[in-house]
This record gives sequence, structure tokens and C-alpha cells, in this order.
Amino acid sequence: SPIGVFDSGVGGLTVAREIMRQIPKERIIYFGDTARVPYGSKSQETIIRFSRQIIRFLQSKGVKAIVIACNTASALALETVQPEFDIPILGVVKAGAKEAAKVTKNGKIGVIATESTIESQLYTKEIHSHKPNAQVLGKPCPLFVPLVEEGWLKDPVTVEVANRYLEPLLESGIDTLIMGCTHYPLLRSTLRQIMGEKVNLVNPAYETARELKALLERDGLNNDGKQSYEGAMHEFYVSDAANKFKNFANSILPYGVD
Ligand code: DGN
Repeated sequence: SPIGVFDSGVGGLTVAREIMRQIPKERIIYFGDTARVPYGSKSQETIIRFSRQIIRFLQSKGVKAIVIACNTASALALETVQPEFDIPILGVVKAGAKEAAKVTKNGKIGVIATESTIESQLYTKEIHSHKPNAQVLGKPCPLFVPLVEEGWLKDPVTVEVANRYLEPLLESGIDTLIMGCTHYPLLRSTLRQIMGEKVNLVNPAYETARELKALLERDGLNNDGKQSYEGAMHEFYVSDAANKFKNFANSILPYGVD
């Protein structure tokens, strides 16, 4: 049976992409809530309600595990919905926080994310559970999402916006930066350019795919079939604007989506 992955829209495809790369034998059913995006500015109650609905939909497709690819939904809803369902549900925050706590040397960690994710303080809480003395600096970067969706990944305008957002983090001397929103890993080279070579850039999508792989092995849920799926078997659902989704998916996924 497949893995369910959901997000507020297109951004979670960065997580789906990591799962395809790291566990190519698994089939993915993806749901992007494109009719109700953005989640980053909505209340916790609403995000919990949306998440429950989507998890039920994915369960109706027979998934064996679910990844909440959206940082905002992971931060606001995971803890509440996890015990309500009888399949494993993973978010992206825990794995990203754990890796950041592991790789930092000076204990100063920056987190960039949506406003809701930063306000929830979940990254800080999770980092402190591994490294109680870490200094965590959160910075909401709401303009990154529309810039990425416009495809302006290395544009001068994006560099300018990123410079403004990252300046306080640079000045505070962080040695590790968590890209705590689904879209931000697509800005990696711009973030690298501004933060310099020495700062660790943590991609929660990558860490979550690793965690999922370990979980499937541990619970004996992994697909032992000999074949990799190579795209053809993955399924994508959206709540609106399927064409826009398709274009974005085809610009970042290793396989064509039709
Ligand atoms: N997918 C959301 C996140 O990772 O926080 C970003 C998009 C949004 O809902 N604002």
C-alpha cells in the first residue's frame, strides 16, 4: 500500500521528491490543498480541521502511513491528530529540529518559516528537547512562498528580499539554519549565497524522508517489491487549480505528472 503525503498546496512536493529519491520503491498519494492555501496565516483550530479531513481522504485511498509535508500543519495539528488515527503520521518539524541540534557547533540555530510556524515555537521546543541550551532565533519569511511559486528562485528581487530577512540571523552569528517551510529548500542556492559556505542549511524534507524510511523498516511496512515506481504509479490530488499544480510539479519532480 502507498504512502500518503499532504500539504497546503504545491510546496509539499519538495517532501514527496525526497521520498521518491530515498525510497523509490514506495508509491505516493499526494494531496495539495490548493483551494485553501495558505495555511501560514490561519488559526490552529482551522488547520486541525483541514488536516483531519485530508487524513481521512488519504485513509480512504488505503495508505499505510502519512507524512504531513507542511511545516505549518506539522507545527499546529500533528500533536492533536496523531493519536486519533491508527496509522503512523509523521510531520516535518521533529526530524529537521533533531538534525539542527546535531550539527550545530556554537548552539545558535536560525529557523525561517511561516508566521504560524514561528509563533507555534515548536521548532524551538523540539530543538531544546535535544539541546536544552541552544539559542534558537526564529524569523518569519512570508514573501518567500509567492516568490518561489512565481519561479523566481535566483532572481535579484528574491536575493534582495532574502538579504533583508536574513540580516538579523547573519548578525547574530548562527551556524545552522533550518529551512522550515516547504518552499524554502528551492531557494537553497540564494540562501547559501547570503549565509556563506560555513552555515549548515538543514532541509527538514530530506530528514523526514530518512525518518520515514527508518520507520517503515522498523515496522516491517516497507515495500519489498523489486521494482521502483519511476513516477508512473504516484497519484496527485488537489482541491483546486490542477493545471497550475501540474506545471509546478513538472518543474521540480524527477518524473512527469499528467
Ligand atoms: N506549506 C506551508 C509550510 O510549509 O509552512 C507553506 C505554504 C503556506 O501554507 N503558507
